[in-house]
Amino acid sequence: MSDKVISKEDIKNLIKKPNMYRVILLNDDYTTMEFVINVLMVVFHKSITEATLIMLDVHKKGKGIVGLYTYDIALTKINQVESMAAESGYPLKSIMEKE
Ligand code: TYC
Repeated sequence: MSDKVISKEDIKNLIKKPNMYRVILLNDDYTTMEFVINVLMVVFHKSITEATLIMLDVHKKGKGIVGLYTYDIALTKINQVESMAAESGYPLKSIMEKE
């Protein structure tokens, strides 16, 4: 059995809330509105109504928050957006920023 000493730091890391990251969707002039709505439904589990409202908000304002996730989940979603977009030849992009 390992006899490694558990430090205060180890305990702090075990009980602290994870850092959270906003995933932000960026507007562009080429991706179709329909495609963006579909991405929001498939990757971010939004309803069609919610997805449409988010897409229109991003279209008007240039960017918009899609959700708040832990680092790994946010990164996975950003990669899913990028690969779905690349597959269809669209430049759609999302980014993350620390809460
Ligand atoms: N601006 C795009 C259009 O007019 C639609 C769009 C909305 C693209 C949101 C990206 O994140 C986006 N077809």
